[in-house]
Amino acid sequence: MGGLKVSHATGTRYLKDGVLPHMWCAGCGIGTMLGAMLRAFEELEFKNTETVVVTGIGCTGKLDDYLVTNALHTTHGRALAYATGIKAFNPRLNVVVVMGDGDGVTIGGNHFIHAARRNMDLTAIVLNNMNYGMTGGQASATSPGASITSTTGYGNPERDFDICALAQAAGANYVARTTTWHGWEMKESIKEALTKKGFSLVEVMSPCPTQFGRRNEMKETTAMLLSLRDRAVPLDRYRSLPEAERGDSFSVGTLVDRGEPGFNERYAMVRKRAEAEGANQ
Ligand SMILES: Cc1ncc(C[n+]2csc(CCOP(=O)(O)OP(=O)(O)O)c2C)c(N)n1
Ligand code: SF4
Repeated sequence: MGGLKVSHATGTRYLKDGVLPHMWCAGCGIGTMLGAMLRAFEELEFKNTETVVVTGIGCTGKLDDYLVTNALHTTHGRALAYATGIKAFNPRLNVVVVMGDGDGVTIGGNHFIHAARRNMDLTAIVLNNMNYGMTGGQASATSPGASITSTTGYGNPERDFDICALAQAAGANYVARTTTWHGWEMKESIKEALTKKGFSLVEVMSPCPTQFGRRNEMKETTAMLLSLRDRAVPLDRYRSLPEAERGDSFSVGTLVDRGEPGFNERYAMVRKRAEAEGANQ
């Protein structure tokens, strides 16, 4: 394996007994992402009691049902607000927020922008399957223009968000993009994000064969996964491509790594100043 460090972490110690097989459709990427996240936890030796997984609502949001870490199933679009409160109250906890694209950047777009702007010490994993999977495949803010969804039967007239560019512009410390085809790289990106201070985002491009794939000429369960594989281009190569040749490809890998102080560090400094000034009055 040419110098590659092979890990045998399975992450099963974070899973409830007897919960498999899971509820997601055949070919869905959420289970793959869950596996990568739990392997990352194990390799970082996260303790169940010191780890909090916060989810919103949706197929992706169901993920906390499977866990024996601390887990909080919150309201649609608001998971980051709950997570912010948890991390501010107890900075020692590892707080991971798992959301779909509808949850994370459509209804939850405002929370997403401000969590990144604050540089909250959280890891957000946004599973982008380009639609609202759970409620019947409606268009979300990441449904590409012209895509067919249950609410855009003749093509989507809107433009879609680039979630990573949004996080970067809003101030996130760490941003990575991966796909559920790239299982090992996905685990590595999640692991790296979990070790960073400030707001870290991993966007996971994922198939939703049931709602999105079948409406967009990807009728086979595997077709959407293979399309994501073919469209994913490592950042260096992506940058060197002339814009006209990029087509519908997207960059993958670590896109941003700023290393600036996160919210908790800044807040501790402000508290110290306030206490010192208060004592002098
Ligand atoms: C405030 C509110 N609005 C709408 C809903 C209905 N709803 C539940 S899940 C969902 C979409 C989920 O889509 P996404 O976050 O992309 O996750 P996916 O199911 O694709 O994993 C919607 C609109 C809700 N539960 N609460
Ligand atoms: S509807 Fe889509 S997102 Fe939901 S479980 Fe099925 S394939 Fe996955």
